Amino acid sequence: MYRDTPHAIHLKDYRPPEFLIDAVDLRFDLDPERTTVEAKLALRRNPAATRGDGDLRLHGEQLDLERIAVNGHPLTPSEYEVHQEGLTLHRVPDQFGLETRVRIHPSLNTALEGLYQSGEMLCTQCEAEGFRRITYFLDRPDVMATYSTTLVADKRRFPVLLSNGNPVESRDLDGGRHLMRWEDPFPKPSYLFALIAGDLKAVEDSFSTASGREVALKIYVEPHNLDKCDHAMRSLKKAMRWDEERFGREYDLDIFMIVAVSHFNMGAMENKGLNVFNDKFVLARPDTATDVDFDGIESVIAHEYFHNWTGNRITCRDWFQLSLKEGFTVYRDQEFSADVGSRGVKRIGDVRLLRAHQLPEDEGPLAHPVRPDSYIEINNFYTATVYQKGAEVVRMQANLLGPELFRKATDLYFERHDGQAVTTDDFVRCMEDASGRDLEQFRLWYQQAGTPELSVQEAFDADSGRYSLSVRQHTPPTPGQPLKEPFHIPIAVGLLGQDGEDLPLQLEGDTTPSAPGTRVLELTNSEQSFTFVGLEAKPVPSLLRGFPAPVKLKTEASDDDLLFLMAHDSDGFNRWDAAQTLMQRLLLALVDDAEAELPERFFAAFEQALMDAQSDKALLAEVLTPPSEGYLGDQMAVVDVDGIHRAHSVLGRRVGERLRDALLEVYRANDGSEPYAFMPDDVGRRALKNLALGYLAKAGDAEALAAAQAQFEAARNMTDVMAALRLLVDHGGEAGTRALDHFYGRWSGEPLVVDKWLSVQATSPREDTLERVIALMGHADFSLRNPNRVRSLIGAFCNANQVRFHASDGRGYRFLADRVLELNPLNPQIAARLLKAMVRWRRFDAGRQALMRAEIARILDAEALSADVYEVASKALG
Ligand code: 0A1
Ligand code: ZN
Repeated sequence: MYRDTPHAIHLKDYRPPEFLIDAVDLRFDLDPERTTVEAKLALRRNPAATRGDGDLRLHGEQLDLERIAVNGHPLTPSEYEVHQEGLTLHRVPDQFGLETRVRIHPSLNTALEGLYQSGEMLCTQCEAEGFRRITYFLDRPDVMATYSTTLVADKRRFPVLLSNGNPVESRDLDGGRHLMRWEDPFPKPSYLFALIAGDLKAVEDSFSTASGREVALKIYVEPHNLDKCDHAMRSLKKAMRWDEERFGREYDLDIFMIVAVSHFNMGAMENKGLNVFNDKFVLARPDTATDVDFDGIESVIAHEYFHNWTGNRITCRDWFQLSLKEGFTVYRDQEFSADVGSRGVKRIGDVRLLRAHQLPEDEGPLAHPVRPDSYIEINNFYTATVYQKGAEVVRMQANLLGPELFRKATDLYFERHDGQAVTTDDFVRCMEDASGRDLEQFRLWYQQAGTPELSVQEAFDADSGRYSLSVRQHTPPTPGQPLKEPFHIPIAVGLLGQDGEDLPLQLEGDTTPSAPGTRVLELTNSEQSFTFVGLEAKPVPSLLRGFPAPVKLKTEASDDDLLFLMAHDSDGFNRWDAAQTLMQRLLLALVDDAEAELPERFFAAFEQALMDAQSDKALLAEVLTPPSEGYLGDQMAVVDVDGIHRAHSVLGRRVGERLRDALLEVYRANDGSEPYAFMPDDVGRRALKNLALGYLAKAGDAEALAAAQAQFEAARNMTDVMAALRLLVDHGGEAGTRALDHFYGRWSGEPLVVDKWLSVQATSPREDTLERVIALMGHADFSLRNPNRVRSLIGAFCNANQVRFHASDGRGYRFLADRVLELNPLNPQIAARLLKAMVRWRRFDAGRQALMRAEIARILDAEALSADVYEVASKALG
C-alpha cells in the first residue's frame, strides 16, 4: 500500500544482479497462523556485474525477521538494515552463506501472493514477485538457483506436503508432525518455487517419454473432486506427447504434479514439476462442466506443461521480457489445441479473443508494447497484449520462416539458451540465425504498441490483365509513442475467380504463376503496391487469410463481395470473417434505425449456410454467431450502448422469425448429444443446435421456449443445461426463476457450478440485473475473498453485460468503483483487473464519460491505494 506516488521501473535501467545465489536450502514449519521459514543461501558476487557499493540488497515484504547470520555468525544490528521493501547487508564477503529465519502469516494473506491459505490447504503463488513474501531473497528472474525444500507440518491436518523437483526424504516427527524433503536439480528463478500442504488425494498415471523414461503423473485434489480429474489427466498426456513430436521437447523430472486450489488469482501457474491450478482449469465432469470448460482445461493444462521448456528451462531475464515465455507458450498451446481439435475453429476463437480484448487494450490508455518499457506494478502486465498479441508475433515469425526453418530455429533456441534467463531479442536472433533472414524491422512488433490499420485499394486493367492492390499501413499513437515506424506485415491473400475458385497467382516479375491458393505479401513500407498479372477478369480478393498479422483491415468490399466470399472462399477463416463483417454492417445499420429493412440476400445466405449438410458444424456455428455487443461498440466512433443492444435483439428476433423452420429443423437434427463426449463433432453439434435455439428464443417462439425448458430438465451435460438456462433466465418470468432455483438446489455443493449460476444472472440483459447482482453479493456462497466468485458475479456484470453495466444513470460505475475500493486492501491484483472495465471511458458519450471519470477520480483520491490500482486508475485518467 502506498501513500507516496509509486514509481515506475524502466527497461533501460536493467543491470545484471551484483550477487548470484547458486543454491537454496529452505525449511518450512507450516502453520496457517504462523509459519517459520529458515533459508540458507549460497551467495557470491556476480563476475559479470559492475561492482557497486559492496552492500547486498535482498527483497522481502511483510516478513518478521527472527535471526540472520553470515557464514554461521549471527549479525549485530549495525551490520544490516530492515526496511519496507527488504533488507540491506553492509560490506559482505565475495562469497558466503546467509542464514535467515522469518515468520509469516498465511491465514492473513488475502492477496493470494506468497504463502496463503485456501480452504483447508496451504499453497503458494510466487510469480511475479511473491517469493519475497516468503523469505529474503534476490527475487528477480535472472537469479537462478537449485532448491532443497524441507516441509514440516501436522500430519493429520496436512498429510500431503509437496514442493518442486523429486521427493528425497519422508519421516514422522514428534508431536504428530511429519517431514518431507524435496530436491529440484534444475536451477530456477524464485518465481517458480512452490509448496503445497493439505489433505489431498491424487489421481495417478504415468507417461513414458520418447527416450523411454517413466514419469509419474499426479493430479492432487480435495477427495470429493477425485471424480473430476479424467479430462485433465488425458489432456496432460496428450500435451506431453505433442511437445515431443512437434517441438522435440521431453519432460525432465521423474514426477509431474498438478494441484487444484479454489482460491487463485489467475488461471494456473507453471512452477517447476508442481503446477498449481485454479480448480476451474482442472475439475470437469460432463454434468458439471461445459464444452467451453473442457476446452479451457485442455489448453491451460497444455500451456502450463509447455512452460517447462518455454519459461522454466529457459526463463526471462527481467519482467519486461514476460512475453518471451508467455507469447511463445500461448502460441504453443494454440497450436496444440489446433492439432488435437479443429484448426479452423480454433483460429476463429483465438482471433475473436484477440479482437475482444487485445485490440481494445491497444487503443486505450493502458496500451503497451509486447515488450513494455516501463511498469509500476508488474502484476498489471499479464495482459492480452503480452499473451495474445505476443503469440501472434511468434506466429508471424513461424509463418515467415515456414515449418522446417521455424523448427530449426526453436531447436537452436532450446540448445543455445537452456538454463539461461534471456530476452525476446535473443529469441528473434535464433529465428534470424537459423533462417538467414533479417528480422530487424520485424522487431518493431515487440517495441511499438498499437494496432496497425491497413487500407487496401484495388485496380484492375482489363486490357493488360493487371490487378493491383495498393496497401497502406497506419498505426495510431499510443501513450508515450506518438509516432510509429512502419511494421513488417505479412499479408496472406488469395484471388477468387467468378466461379468462386482460387486463381493462380502471378506477381509482376514472377516467371511462372504459382499454383492457385494463398500467397504471402510482405508489407514493409507505409505504402506499397502489389501487382498480379495474367487475369482475365477482375477477381474478388480474399485478404488477410487466416489472420496472418494482428492488424485491422478497413475493408471496402461490397456486400455482394462479402456474400460471395462467405459462400466460396477456400479459407475457412475468411468465410467466417466475411460473415462477421456483413453482420456488423447490418447491426450498425440497425443501430441507426431499428426499423431498417434487412436485405433478402442476407436471409438467403444465412439459410443456405444453415441447411448445408456438408459443413463443419462448429465452423458453421461460428459463422452464424454475430459479433458481440462489446465488439460492435469498438467499431463505432461513440459507443451507442442502448442502440447496440436493441440492434442485437432485433437481428436475433428477425432471424428467428424469418428462418423459423430451418432453425427448428437444425435444432431437432442435432439434439440428443448423450452420452457426452468432448469430441470436435459433438461439440460442434451442441454449439449449432444451441445457437439455433437461441435465435428462436429471441423471437419469443413458444415452441422454442418449451424446447429450452425440456432441454433444461432432460439434459445430462452442462453445455446443454446452461444453454437452456440462459434462454429461460433472459426470457424472464416464472420459468426463469424456477429454473434458477432448481439449478441452485441441485448444484449448491459445487462451487464451480455455483459460479455459472452467478454469471448467468449477472450477464442477463434484464432491467433488474444490477439489483440482483447486489443481492447476490449477500448470498452465503459469495465471497470477495475468492477470485472465482468475484469474476463470476462482478467481473461478468462489468465485462459481459454492456447494456446494464453502462446504464446511463451511472449506477454500474458506482457499483464497480465501490467493489474496487473494497478489494483494494484485500486483493490488489483482482481490484486492479476489475477496474480495467472502466479505463476506456473516452469511447462513450459525454454523460457516461463524466460519470466514469468521476468514479475513477474517486478511486484515485482514496487512502492507501495499492500500486496495482493506482497504476490503472492514474493511467486511465492520464
Ligand atoms: N505464468 C502463469 C500466469 C500467472 C501469472 C501471475 C500469477 O500470479 C500473479 C499467477 C499465474 C501462466 O501464464 O499461466
Ligand atoms: Zn503462461
